[in-house]
Amino acid sequence: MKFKKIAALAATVVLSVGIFAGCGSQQTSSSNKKKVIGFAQVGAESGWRTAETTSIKEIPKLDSNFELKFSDGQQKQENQIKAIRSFIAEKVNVIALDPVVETGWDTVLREAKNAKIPVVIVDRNVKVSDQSLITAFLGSDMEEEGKRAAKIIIDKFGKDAKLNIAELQGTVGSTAMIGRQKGFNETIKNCPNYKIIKSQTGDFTRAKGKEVMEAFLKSDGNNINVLWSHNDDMAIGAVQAIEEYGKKPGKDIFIVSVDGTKDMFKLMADGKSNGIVECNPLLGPQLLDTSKQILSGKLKDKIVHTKEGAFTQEQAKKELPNRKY
Ligand code: GYE
Repeated sequence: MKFKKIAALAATVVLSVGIFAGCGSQQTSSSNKKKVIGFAQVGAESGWRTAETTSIKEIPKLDSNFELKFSDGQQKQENQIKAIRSFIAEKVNVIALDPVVETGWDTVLREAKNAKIPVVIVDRNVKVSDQSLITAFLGSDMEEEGKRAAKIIIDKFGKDAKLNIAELQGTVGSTAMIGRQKGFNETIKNCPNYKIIKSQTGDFTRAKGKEVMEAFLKSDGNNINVLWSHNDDMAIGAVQAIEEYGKKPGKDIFIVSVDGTKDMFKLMADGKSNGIVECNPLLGPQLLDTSKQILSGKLKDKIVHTKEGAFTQEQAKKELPNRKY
């Protein structure tokens, strides 16, 4: 009994000293130090990417307790790995990685784990053998996006139509390319006469999208009924190629793409494209929120998928004035 009382007293003393020390230390500069997020970005290949960068760079404006270190990987994994290593050396509080491709991250993410720095994967995902290397993931469900793109085509033509489809793939090995292709292909399995007659990567850029579409048209111009593009920028490049070839994009060739950038909404409103599957790049607020949860030891969900929709031409016209990216 006596022992319990002493123990309780001791605990109270320890607790109040703790609180006191806590208050005191709030005045010192060390606990006032800003939390640093190091963000290893893919590059600047598309309108979507630029919108994501802008949104994430806004984190310090949303919360002045946070600072952001930004690195542009220029679409190269080796640059992103270097960036993560410098973030570790600089002892940032959170590492955010938007990985250009899915594989090849185990070693560097283990280094981050050993340094006790939480890693948030943003937008595209990674494939690692040990899930504990990742603290959280936030981004889109890319497979779902591919399914939605296929559904737009099925809604328009019906599942028994005879269609020749040209596919512009995103960066090979990226979640955005793998997931969208998988979701799309699985959905059109139920359409016996849908054929993908052309399929090549345009690396998610306008220039490459145009170049690859030119080659598609040159070899099979009169046979393509539908263009399925893994992102808006490649489709925008392809629209130019189609016009230069002397066909009407959106009429002679039905076009569907993923992202939902303002530029694509404008093309849709002009009737030059037909379907948009939305992929939201405005991930800054979500990354801030997730980082705060992690740093306070109260992470709610390890995986957060962004809510998104899809738009036909008519819906795009109405939505255009509200587009934020
Ligand atoms: O669709 C594309 C960008 O990873 C979701 O990457 C992103 C994709 C986006 O280059 O435009």
